Amino acid sequence: MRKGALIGCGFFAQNHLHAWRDVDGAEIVALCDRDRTRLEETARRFGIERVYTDADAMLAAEDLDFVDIATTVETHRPLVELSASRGRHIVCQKPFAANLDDARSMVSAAERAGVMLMVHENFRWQSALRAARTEIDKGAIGTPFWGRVSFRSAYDVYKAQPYLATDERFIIQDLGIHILDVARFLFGDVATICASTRRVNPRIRAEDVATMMLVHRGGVTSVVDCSYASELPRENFPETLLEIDGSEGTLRLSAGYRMVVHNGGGTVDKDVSPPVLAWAERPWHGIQESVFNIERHFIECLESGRAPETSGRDNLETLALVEAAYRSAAEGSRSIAMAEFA
Ligand code: NAD
Ligand code: 89V
Repeated sequence: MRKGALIGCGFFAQNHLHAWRDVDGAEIVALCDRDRTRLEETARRFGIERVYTDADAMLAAEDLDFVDIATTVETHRPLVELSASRGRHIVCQKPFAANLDDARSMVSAAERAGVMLMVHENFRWQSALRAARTEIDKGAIGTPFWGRVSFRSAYDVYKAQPYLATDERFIIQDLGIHILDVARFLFGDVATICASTRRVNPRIRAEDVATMMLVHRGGVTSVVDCSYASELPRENFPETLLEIDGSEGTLRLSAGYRMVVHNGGGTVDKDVSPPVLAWAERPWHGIQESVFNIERHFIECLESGRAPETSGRDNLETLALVEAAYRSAAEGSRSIAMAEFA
C-alpha cells in the first residue's frame, strides 16, 4: 500500500480525497492545510487523524511514499521542491507553476531527487475525451487534419473558486490550460500559436474569453476556444466539445456526451457519458471521474516505474502554450513560434 498525504484541503481537494479512497494500492494517511478550520473539517469528513498546518513538519514526521499537492498555484513551487528534497513522489495540481522558469526548476528538483512528479492535469483523463482519442488511434477518421476543442459556458465558477475573479490571469491560465492540453493529447505538440482574449464580465479582473489557433507539428491545425461568458440555451458546463476532420471521416463530440463518428463505412452515434461515481455530483461527475482516473494512473506508474502521461516534464509543453497564448494576445494576436520557449 502506497502511503500519501494531501496538502491543501480546499474546494477541489475534496474530490481528490474521495477518489483516493477508490484507488487500489493507495491510502491518504495525513492531511495538511494552513487553515485549521478547513483542515479539521476535511479530516473529520474523511476520518483522517494525522493533521498538520505546516507541510515541512508533516514531511518530517510522516513516513510517506507520495504527496498530493492541491493548493493554488503560488505555493506549487515551494511545496514541490520541499517534497522532492524529502524524497517523496509528487502529484501537483494544475496550473503546475506560475511561470515556465519555476516549472523547469520544479522538474529539475524532482529529477535530481529521483522522485516521480506528475501534474494533476486531469481533463485529458475524462472518459469521453479518451473515447475520442481511441477512435483516432483506431484510424476511424483516417489522418486528422483539422480540429476544434471547445469549452463555452456561463457557469458561475467564481462561487466555489473566488480567486478566479480576482487573479491577474483567468481563463487561459485556469481552464484554457486544460483545453490546450487536450489539443496536445489529440493532435500532438505545437509549432505555432496565436490568440485573442477579452474580458466580457465586468465584475472580474482578467480575461474570460480566449480564442487560439494552433498549428501542430504533425500537421493538424486546431482551434481552441474557451469562454465563461457564453449564455447558451443549454448550459454545458463542464463539457469539452470536439470537432475533428480527418482524411477518411469526421468525429464530433457534442453536448450531452454524444460522439458521432462518420466515415465511408457509415455513421456511428455513441453515448460516451461518464459514469457518476458513488460520491460524485452532476454536473461535475465527468471531472470527478477524471480525478479517479489520473490518481489511479499515478499509482500504476509508481508500481511500474513508467513516467506518468502528464509528468512535470510533459506539462512544460502545455505551460509553454499558456505563456505563448498570453504573449500572442498581448502582441495583437501575433503568431508565436513555440521554439521561442525552448
Ligand atoms: P482553495 O483555495 O479552495 O484551496 C486551497 C487550500 O490550500 C486552502 O485551504 C489553503 O488554506 C491551502 N493552502 C494554501 N497554501 C498552503 C500551504 N503552503 N500549506 C498548506 N495549505 C495551504 O483552492 P481550490 O479551488 O481547491 O484549487 C486548488 C488547486 O486546484 C488550484 O491550483 C486550482 O487551479 C486547481 N483546480 C483544479 C481543478 C481540476 O479539475 N483539475 C478544478 C478546480 C481547481
Ligand atoms: O478545472 C479547473 O481548474 C476549474 C474549472 C473546471 C471550474 O475551470 O477551475
